Amino acid sequence: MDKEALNRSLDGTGLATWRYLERVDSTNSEAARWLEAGAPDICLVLANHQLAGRGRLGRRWHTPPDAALAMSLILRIPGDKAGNRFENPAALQLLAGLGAVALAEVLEDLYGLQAQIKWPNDLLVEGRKIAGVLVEAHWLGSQLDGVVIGIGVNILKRLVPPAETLLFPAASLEECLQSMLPDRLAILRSLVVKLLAWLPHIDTVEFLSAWETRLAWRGERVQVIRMADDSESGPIVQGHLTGLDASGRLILLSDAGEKVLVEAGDLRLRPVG
Ligand code: BT5
Repeated sequence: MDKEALNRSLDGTGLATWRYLERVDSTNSEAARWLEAGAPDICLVLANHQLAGRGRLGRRWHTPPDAALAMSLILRIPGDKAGNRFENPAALQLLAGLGAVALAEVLEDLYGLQAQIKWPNDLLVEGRKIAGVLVEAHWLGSQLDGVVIGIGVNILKRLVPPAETLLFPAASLEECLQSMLPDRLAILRSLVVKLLAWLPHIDTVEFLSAWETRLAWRGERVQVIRMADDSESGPIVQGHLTGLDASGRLILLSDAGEKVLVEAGDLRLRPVG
């Protein structure tokens, strides 16, 4: 990535500072190290190539050189918890939604793409995963020290991993856009601006509604499956996906007619039928 072009893209976005690495194990890991070493609030780690990009539950996230956007936004939590934006315990769950909502809006603004959010953290275009979000909290003893929002976006077609290695079909923006090439720096800039614009509002009705309206399979019958490592251990609940509650939990109307709230965790969401 051209460093000057990168600096131009990120100037004036509201970031305190940023770090670009040609190659790193994982931008989330680099962000954790930076937090420990005193990173300021609202800074960014970006890499061209991740050697050990991570998904949830220690899964791998594929990020070969020059073909993806891999970034981690660091939010430092003030020591005196009172009055900070993470007083609400649901905030961490809402941040996974923040990454997904912000990216979906950027793809619509820049390219007119209609992306859907496979709750809690995947972004789909035409039913294929083009991006994932990994939120990690960092604690100092019992005190929350910082939060890292990692976002990986598949830009070029050649990065899409072979189907047999995937839990869910994947695609790249290049494939979705067909006649034009996605602009990695333009997406990056708009994404940072959008993330920072939504951040103070993640516990508002407006934010929840922006998230809810983009939920994949809304109104349809789905099942939620608990995962142990990468193997499924059976459905927990089946029912109609109706929306989100104020904490970002998924609301299902079970087949027995009961309202069931699902917390993000080691879960897999799938359509039924
Ligand atoms: C995610 O996990 O979707 C979260 C991915 C977050 C990646 C970003 S990149 C920047 C930052 N630094 C990191 O180290 N991570 C974050 P999950 O829902 O657990 O999905 C992981 C699964 O997606 C894998 O087990 C594969 O099946 C599949 N997968 C791996 N690489 C993929 C890719 N590039 N595109 C689509 N699917 C992929």
